[in-house]
Amino acid sequence: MVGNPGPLSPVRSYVRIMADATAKKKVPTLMAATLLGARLGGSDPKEKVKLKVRMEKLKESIVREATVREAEMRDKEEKSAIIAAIDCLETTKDQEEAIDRCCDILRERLGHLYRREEQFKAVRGAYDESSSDEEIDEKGEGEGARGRVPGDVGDLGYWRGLLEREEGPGSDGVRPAEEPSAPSDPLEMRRELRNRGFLRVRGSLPSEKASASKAIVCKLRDAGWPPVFCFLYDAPWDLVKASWGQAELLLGGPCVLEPSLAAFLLDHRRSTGGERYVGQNFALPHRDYTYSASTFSDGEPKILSVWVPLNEVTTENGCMYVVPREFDENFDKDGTYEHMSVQTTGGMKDRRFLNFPINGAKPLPGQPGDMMCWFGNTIHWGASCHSAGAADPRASIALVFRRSDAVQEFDAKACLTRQVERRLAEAESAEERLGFVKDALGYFEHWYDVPKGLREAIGGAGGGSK
Ligand SMILES: O=C(O)CCC(=O)C(=O)O
Repeated sequence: MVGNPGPLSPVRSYVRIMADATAKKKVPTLMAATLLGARLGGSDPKEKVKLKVRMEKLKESIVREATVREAEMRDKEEKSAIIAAIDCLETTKDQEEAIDRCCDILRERLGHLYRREEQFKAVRGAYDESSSDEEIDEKGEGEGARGRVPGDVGDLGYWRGLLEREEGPGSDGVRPAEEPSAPSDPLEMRRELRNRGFLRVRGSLPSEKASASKAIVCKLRDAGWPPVFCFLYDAPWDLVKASWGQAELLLGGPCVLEPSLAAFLLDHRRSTGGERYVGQNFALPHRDYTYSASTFSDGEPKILSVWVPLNEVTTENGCMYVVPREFDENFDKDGTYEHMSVQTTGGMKDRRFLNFPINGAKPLPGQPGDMMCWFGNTIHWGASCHSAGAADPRASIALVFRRSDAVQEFDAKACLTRQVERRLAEAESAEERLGFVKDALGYFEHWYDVPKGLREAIGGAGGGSK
């Protein structure tokens, strides 16, 4: 006989409740499926029972998947903090320094756990209050839903008066053509980055180096090499160096560079042909990291994703899109399934469901010399090149900087320091740079297929610099 599994541990029950909450949020989709099915099935009671069973099954599968994903994410974060703490105790020579640093790591982690505990209480409250998963919002159209209208819709005088009312400048709805650029004062820039989750800093990098890098990726393409090989040359490293300074300003301290260097040169013909080529855009909305992995427990960013256009990038040739923090209700809710699963393939055939409001998405066009950056947990994606932009498709490089004093992830030892960057900049031979290029190719293999010939030519992606 199978025994009673007994009460769940606090962590497991937490995960289960969050998973149930996830399923509950997905109920509108399930309801739609049910209503559609009910319409197709007419009033046949047997069909109705079948649909109910199907809906229950769907819900169960959502709960199961959410439970596993959330538990996985939690384990990964715990493992990372524990390894960093042990590593610090084992490798720091001075005992007092080791204890201090270790306490910092644990305090940092605890800060995030306390924050999540608060969020969890709110979710549980909302979950307990609702009586049924299948409940539909009873407030339909009408005054309850729309609120009170500010005037009498049938009164022409009201509408005339509306136009005659004196308004301030700009009330004609015409917007300035150019968006205001980011503030140039570093403190203001940091404030804007923190408030919006992203920042575009115009003209902060040497534009001639960006244009030279564009010429390099095009020459590489003509010779059959993917754009990431541009890191064998000087101009992209000059951009790395200049971005490094900006990142340190924005993150407020010395930084290291993650080894996941990326370079892009889109190709409209290849992508419309369904090819997955090295250097293509990363088109699916994603966060690179969770909120806890991206920020200190006071909310300041410890990771900065940096994206550098090498030519003019537009909404036609494949610019980046971000979801500003103000639109992203899960920005800091890294205890929820939707946090990392920003888009999911649902139970209804191959339909994709977005777990963020697409209406808030913001394109980031720009010029060579600009720098775009965002939090590690800001939702973003690279648009595809449209036919209208095919003659000059987007070229770019992408980098991830991390504050040196941030809790390290497993592969942090592979991060580049300023000393390594200087050594690379002065390197006489291509060998060491080639190591980084090979590693970089390996980091993104899930986005594209590394052709066999290329893999053989460089002796295997991912076996580079270490
Ligand atoms: O450039 C792109 O298409 C995607 C870039 C990206 O996702 C990243 O830098 O994290």
